[in-house]
Amino acid sequence: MRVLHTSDWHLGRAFHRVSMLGAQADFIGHLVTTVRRHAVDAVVVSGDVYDRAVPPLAAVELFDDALHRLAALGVPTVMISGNHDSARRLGVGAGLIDRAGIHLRTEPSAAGTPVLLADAHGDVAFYGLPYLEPALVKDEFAVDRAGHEAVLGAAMDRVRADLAGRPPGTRSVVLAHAFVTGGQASDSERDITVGGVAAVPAGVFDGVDYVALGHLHGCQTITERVRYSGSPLAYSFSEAGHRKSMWLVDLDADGSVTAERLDCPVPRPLARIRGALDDLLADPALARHEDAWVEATLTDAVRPADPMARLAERFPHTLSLAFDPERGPGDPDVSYARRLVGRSDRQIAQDFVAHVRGAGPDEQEAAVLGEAFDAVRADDTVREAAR
Ligand SMILES: [Mn+2]
Repeated sequence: MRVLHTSDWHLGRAFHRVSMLGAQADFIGHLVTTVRRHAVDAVVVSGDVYDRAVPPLAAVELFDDALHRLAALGVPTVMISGNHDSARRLGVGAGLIDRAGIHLRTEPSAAGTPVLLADAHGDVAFYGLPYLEPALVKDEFAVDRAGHEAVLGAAMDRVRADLAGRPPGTRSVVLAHAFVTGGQASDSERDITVGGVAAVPAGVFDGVDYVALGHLHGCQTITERVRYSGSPLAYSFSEAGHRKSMWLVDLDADGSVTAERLDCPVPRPLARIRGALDDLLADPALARHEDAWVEATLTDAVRPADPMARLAERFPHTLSLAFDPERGPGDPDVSYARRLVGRSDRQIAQDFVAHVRGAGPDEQEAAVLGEAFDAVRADDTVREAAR
């Protein structure tokens, strides 16, 4: 059986100020094309369909479109909810779309009830474990300590118990949304640590043929049988080095696994550049990033004027700007409280300007600051008088 594994669509998520809906719609189109081109037998989506519990209408419409297109393909799909989804909202209508061959699993109590799909070699049992928030599901799984390992372990015990009752040779796939030990995180997953260790050892999944993971946004292989597809699009600059992909998994008659990595379309590359503004604007080696979404870190000792506007002339898709001035060796690093001792409000404000920009206010700016302080004082006088 040939399975296409994807996750973490995060429909409705923006990348900095850029809407990703167009890129997400393109990905859905790519998914449908891939299913056809590679004669996929089943699609699995391992959580974080949406970016948030109450997604924007356009994201809900895109999901609806994806469901229609998947159903029209006639290729069964199994999906679970992730930590970004509202399991209950996402689960509305699940019984109905089940009839169209799209099996949405959002109920922890159904962990041990598989979706059964068959090929020429017999049944493959797909167990959809939605994201399990330990504090919320510890009663369901009757565990004392509400940790990720405990609840996932208990859910997997149900999977193994169900599988043991099926005909010998029944193959199995588990969908889960979790942080598995050894996985590499990025900046766009929401932390799932709640008062303890978030990561679970891959061993909790022992006994099944393939584990289709979601949560981490980088495509990665934990073991041959335990993989993350990662998100189809980059959602943070920390993913600038990622290749966004899906796994095409062939499950043979004996349950052995071969996986091929299929790359997703890239709407626009990401680039992280760093240096003094004038250097970034002049360096010929940066020409290849002129069309990229750019995160720039300026190292100028003195903060330049209009840095965003100047950067945008060369890098029109600059989305993020940070300052990390290179300090001279003589720069003092005394505590803030000590630096304030004996300074007037006006001097402190001038020091602040010098601190954030690297150079204090010029005459005109000092005059503006002075006017501001005068205005505040005048305001205070009015308030005093009104008492
Ligand atoms: Mn995610």
